[in-house]
Amino acid sequence: MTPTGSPAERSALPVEGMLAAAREGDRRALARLVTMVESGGEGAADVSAATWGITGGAHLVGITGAPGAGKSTLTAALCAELRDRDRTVGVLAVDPSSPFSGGAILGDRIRMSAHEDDRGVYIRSMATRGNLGGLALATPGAARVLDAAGFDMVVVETVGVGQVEVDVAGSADTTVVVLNPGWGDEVQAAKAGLMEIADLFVLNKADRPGADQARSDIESMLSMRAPTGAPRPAVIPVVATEGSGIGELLDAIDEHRGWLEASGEGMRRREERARDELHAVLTAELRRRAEALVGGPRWDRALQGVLAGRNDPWRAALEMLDGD
Ligand SMILES: Nc1nc2c(ncn2[C@@H]2O[C@H](COP(=O)(O)OP(=O)(O)OP(=O)(O)O)[C@@H](O)[C@H]2O)c(=O)[nH]1
Ligand SMILES: [Mg+2]
Repeated sequence: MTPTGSPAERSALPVEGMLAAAREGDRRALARLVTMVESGGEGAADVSAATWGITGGAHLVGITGAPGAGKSTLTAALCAELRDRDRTVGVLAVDPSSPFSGGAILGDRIRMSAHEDDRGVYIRSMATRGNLGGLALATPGAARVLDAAGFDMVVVETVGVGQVEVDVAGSADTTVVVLNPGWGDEVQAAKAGLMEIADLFVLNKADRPGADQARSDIESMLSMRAPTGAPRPAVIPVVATEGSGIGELLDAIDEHRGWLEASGEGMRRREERARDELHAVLTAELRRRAEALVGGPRWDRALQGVLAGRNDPWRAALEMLDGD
């Protein structure tokens, strides 16, 4: 994935043209850029180079929660609310267990809500290509494409079940955790680490019995938390299927953004994301290069040495890495 050529040569790559087209509203160009990021390698590096530094305009919102909590319904309702306020939104639906279902359900909701032909909304499901590391690597790059394409808000919907998904969802400017009324919901959320990453809680399906109880359970759980310096997360009752509470949610997201900017926490989160991404790309690339050695001539020589007792696996591996 080593980028080649001078910066001037690289800026002549078709990626720049595609990005310009995407900014003009060309959906095919936008989709191709996201696919390049997903596919990794040199293409992803080119897209990264083209988008880094011209971004930062979009507010990045992570929406996570248990399977079936209503994340997609909520996201679709939030898109409608944003459009009512004349704001644009790009959505990445990330579902590691079933790469296409999240985006499909979300797509249906958007079609139902008449935003299908609306250029102010873009929905894209992220394929995992069978590898979670790839997903964690691709999501920030894809979010940056949508940011660079000019969307006011970028929403990443992730099912909050495993560490990788929680990490992906939690690396937003504002993280929204979706819970439902029902015994044990908060306990599950706590187990998955969702209580810690939440900037806001949505109590979705508030039309169901137990909503008031769930809300006070979440509030009391939050009151036991050690002070973090951040404002205490709001708990917002919502009925996503009816769109009720969505205006309050968007207001709370905007208010959180204001706090991020005023407190310097927004900048701190962006720096942490850059550091995490640098680390993730570095380790992924080192791993790829190491795997590429396996079976090659240098590997054969090292293995022969180990089998013949001239060397041991540890020393042989380190020598291979050192280019011996
Ligand atoms: N009663 C009620 N049902 C809701 C509400 N919001 C969503 N649902 C229903 O809950 C089910 C799951 O909704 P989704 O939006 O697909 O949930 P999700 O969290 O995106 O699901 P996954 O992506 O599969 O994890 C659907 O049948 C929705 O119609 C709500 O506010 N009230
Ligand atoms: Mg979904």
